[in-house]
Amino acid sequence: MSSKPWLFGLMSLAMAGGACSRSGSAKPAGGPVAIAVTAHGFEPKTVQAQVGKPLTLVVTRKVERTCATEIVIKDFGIEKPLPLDQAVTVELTPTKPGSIRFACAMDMVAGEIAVK
Ligand SMILES: [Cu+2]
Repeated sequence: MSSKPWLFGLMSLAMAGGACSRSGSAKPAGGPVAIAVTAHGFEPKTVQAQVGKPLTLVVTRKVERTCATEIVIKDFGIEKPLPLDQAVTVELTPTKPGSIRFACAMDMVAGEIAVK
């Protein structure tokens, strides 16, 4: 339970509903990436990452009725439950370029980390 001030900032950002979204250009690598689980699945569905750079995903499930009550990233042995309205932090460092799949436990609702 170490204190992570940036996490609070990110959570309030997520709650603001993207009021200050920086649209137009790709987000610079390095900062945590917020992912929401909505009726449409993971949003955004594609996350950019770079080889050798730690990637932090902060996943928040926003809907009760969804298949995706956990996130599974097989390539990294990650399996984390997604409690409703709770930000869940997932950290990984891509080791090679390509695509890393993240999905629900049944591999139906899915998204992709595009690694360059
Ligand atoms: Cu599923």
